[in-house]
Amino acid sequence: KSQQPAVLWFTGLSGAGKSTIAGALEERLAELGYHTYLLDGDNVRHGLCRDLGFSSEDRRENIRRIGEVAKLMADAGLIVLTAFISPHRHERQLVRDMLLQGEFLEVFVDTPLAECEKRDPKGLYKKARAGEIKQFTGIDSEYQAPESPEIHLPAGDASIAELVELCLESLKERQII
Ligand code: GGZ
Repeated sequence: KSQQPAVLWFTGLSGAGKSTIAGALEERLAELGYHTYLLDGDNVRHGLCRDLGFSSEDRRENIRRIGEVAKLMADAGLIVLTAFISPHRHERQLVRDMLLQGEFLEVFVDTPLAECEKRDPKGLYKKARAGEIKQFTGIDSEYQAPESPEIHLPAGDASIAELVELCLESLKERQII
């Protein structure tokens, strides 16, 4: 099936749903016969970036490496999905600038902090509030929301299926699929 290379860069708070939505979208794209790859914490922070923590410098290097890998994969023709908090506008812009015009799609997984904290699937917010984890995004480390994302997902109150559909529509409109 013909496809245009692209990098769908999911950004949002911990617990916002980035990996879940990106994973569900990847599954749909694969079913439809497209070639994709999903980069997320599970396959990056345990390998390529295992030496990095959560200081501003380490997060910057994390995003830079992921950007470079995503670029290589886009060069190979894939639709790449990445799911990292990527809290800083400047670093997301650097990745955008690495890629060809129209290849980078910022996907804002817009789940309010209060909702993420309520979900708290790994108990990390609770630990951050108790001071057991420092520099936790949204608590004592800044998250800079995208100002004009290509795709804006109201992920606090929509189903995964609806959000996947929004992404697919946008990919069709942009003639990536
Ligand atoms: C934010 C942290 C932190 C701190 C550990 N701040 O919900 P999760 O668990 O599975 O996703 C979070 C993940 C964030 O890694 P990223 O590579 O996406 O971050 S960044 O883009 O900012 O480099 C969370 C866990 O790691 N985690 N400590 N202090 N999230």
